[in-house]
Amino acid sequence: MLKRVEAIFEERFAGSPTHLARAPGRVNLIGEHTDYNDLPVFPMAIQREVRLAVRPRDDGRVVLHAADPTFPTVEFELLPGIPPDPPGHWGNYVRAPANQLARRFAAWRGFDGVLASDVPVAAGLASSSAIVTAVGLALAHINEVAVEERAFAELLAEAERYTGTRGGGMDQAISLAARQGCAAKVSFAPLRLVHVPLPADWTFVVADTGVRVEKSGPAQKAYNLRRQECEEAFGRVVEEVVESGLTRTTPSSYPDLLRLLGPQRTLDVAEDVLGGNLLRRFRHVITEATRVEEAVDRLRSADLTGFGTLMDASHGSLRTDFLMSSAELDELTAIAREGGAAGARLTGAGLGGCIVALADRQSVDGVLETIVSEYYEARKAAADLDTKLFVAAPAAGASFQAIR
Ligand code: NG1
Repeated sequence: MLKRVEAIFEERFAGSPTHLARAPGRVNLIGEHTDYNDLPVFPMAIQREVRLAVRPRDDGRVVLHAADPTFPTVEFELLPGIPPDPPGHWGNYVRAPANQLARRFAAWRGFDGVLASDVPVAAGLASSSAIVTAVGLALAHINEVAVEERAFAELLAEAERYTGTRGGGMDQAISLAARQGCAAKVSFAPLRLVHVPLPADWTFVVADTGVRVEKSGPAQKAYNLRRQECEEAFGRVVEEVVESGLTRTTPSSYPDLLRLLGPQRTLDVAEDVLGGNLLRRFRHVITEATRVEEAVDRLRSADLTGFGTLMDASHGSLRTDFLMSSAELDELTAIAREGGAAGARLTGAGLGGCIVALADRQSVDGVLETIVSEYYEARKAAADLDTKLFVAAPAAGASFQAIR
């Protein structure tokens, strides 16, 4: 991919790029829709990544070609308050970090660049955050903005909200700070990563339903609505906790509430004061946070069956309580389990995109074969299989380096 990016650069701009930024996509193993509630997640960075070859300019222009010609060239002036491209345009993921760095650090120096990515787009593998991270890293280096890694991950998460999705901070944190061979438990407010090596015998299979989840339009609306529902549910539960004198201090966040009451009492209060959708959303968030803690322990003790059971429970909760699954995600997870996976769940925001399934080395071929025959071949969608179905390799976080 690097050679291709360099060749395109030389064709488009006179001369060669000087630096390369790379930022990986990720697969979230467990902990969905918890990050924006400041509750932990457990993702790992994967071998699919964004590569961005750049050469700094002496002015404030950013000129970025995509290696994939279906994505139009992005061009703008690096100033605070960069006007957005139309909703859904990939250029917004380039403008997002640029806008943030211009506002916060008066970054003024742009670049000529070429970007290539093999992270499946709109598939729940954080392709957008990989772009935000690579561009943010390149601009920070070019403008000599030195920010500590965790603060920079938080800055990038804030930056991406420029696109209109009120996202959490999981994707930028793992893309920036992952360690090779490890998954990371990521906690928020303050951001913290605990790297946990993957047992040698474990494999995580990623399979794409083929249903795109464009984070503009309906998927963005559904996502932002979930976030709003979680905030509303939290507010009502806290009101009740305070009124009935259950705690001496007013819980200020989901983690605070869980610390003060514990999951069971928190759910008991919710059952009393919430109903319908708000109760379901709240129940998903609390039970998912508990599953993340348990999953980290299961991984540490190499308990594959236990981890798989938690993945299945996570999927069930996303389906029935959070209503973010889909017929294809349900079908594909069921096929993975039938093929011998210890557990399977949707990964990312849901409504389409990918599933992740856990298998040991002996069972993984069976899982892959069953998915190929029962999902892809059954749909006559078995072309380009390696872009849709792969074993995730736990990759290192983003980097920026001189090319020669
Ligand atoms: P995806 O759908 O993979 O982009 C989104 C959010 C995450 C997190 C998950 C759900 C962004 C950039 N990413 O991920 O922060 O909330 O959904 O767990 O908004």
